Amino acid sequence: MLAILLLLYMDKAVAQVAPQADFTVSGNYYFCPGDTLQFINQSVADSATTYTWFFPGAFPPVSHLKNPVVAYGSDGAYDVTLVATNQYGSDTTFRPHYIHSDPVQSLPGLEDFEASALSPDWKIEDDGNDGVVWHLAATGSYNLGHQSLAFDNLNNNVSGTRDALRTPKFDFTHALSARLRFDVAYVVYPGYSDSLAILASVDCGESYFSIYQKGGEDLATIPDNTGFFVPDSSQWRTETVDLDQLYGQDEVYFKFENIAGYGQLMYLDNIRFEALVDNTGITAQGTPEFGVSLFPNPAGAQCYFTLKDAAPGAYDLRICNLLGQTVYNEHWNISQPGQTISVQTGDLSPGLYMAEVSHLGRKEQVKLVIR
Ligand SMILES: [Ca+2]
Ligand SMILES: [Ca+2]
Repeated sequence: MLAILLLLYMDKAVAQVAPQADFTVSGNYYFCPGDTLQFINQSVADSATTYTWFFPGAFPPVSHLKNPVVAYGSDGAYDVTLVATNQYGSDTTFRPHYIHSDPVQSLPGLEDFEASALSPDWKIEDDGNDGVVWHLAATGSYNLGHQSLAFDNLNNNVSGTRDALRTPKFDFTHALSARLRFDVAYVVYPGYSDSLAILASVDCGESYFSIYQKGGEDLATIPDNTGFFVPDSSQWRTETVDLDQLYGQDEVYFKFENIAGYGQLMYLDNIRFEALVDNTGITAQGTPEFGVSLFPNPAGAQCYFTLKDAAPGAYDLRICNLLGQTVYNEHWNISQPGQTISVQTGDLSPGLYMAEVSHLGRKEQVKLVIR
């Protein structure tokens, strides 16, 4: 009897207090504008409690549902407020910048896996939900660093799974030329081999398409071996993947997938997205400012710049490599349109460069290839 009275008393006590507003969300970031998020009400409250949510910057901006679904229309960081009210009072929980978009990274980009933990913008996805995933390893490619990323197919039979490393979102809108380069080390266990696939998505991760796949002996960097593979500095190879097909895409994700076959350890390091980016805002197809042309192109020790439409005055030439670093610059005094200037390019290593001509804040960029 005493127990029943106590229960009745406790039930009454709970019912006679103001609610405590609390909530969580299905994920506190979203991939791209237009994505929706499911909010989950975790308030301590009686069934008569009503709710008002405030989602500034989202649709809907206000909701009275218990567990609303909300869409965010543009990149940014957003506050969320929940007010829970019943006849005994009301409680407000405010979380500043609680929701944010997955930030877009500008090109070029580099991940060398040298930090103590993987950058939060790079995500590990556990296919098979088996706890076997890409992880940091204590060996760096070519002895350039001390860490890389590894997948252990030797000690884990997770055949058929495709565990992924997902990159941040990259913007190729103003890319004039782009390629992906990375270092890989792998060995085949006799009779068992694994593969590496690289995929890209231009629809915020809804779908991915393959841009690279190699496995077995094609991927291997040393002859078959049954021991626990830890590459030394000579057992790496650098791979290059052309990214021309992504020019103009503003939100591109990539995945590096280990396709497991119970084979051997696979290592990745120094993943770099190299690009020539048109920072003038004028694409290569846009209006040339000064009518710059150059020949020969590809060039050797010397090349000639002609400025067909340049007004007389002071001009600057800057030549950048694929990492955006200035490798050459020169000052010109142009006396007449159509003037040709010779530039000594013999000190530049073979490869692709961006030559930028500027004058009074206006710029024109052209691609230059050194052979
Ligand atoms: Ca490294
Ligand atoms: Ca897994």
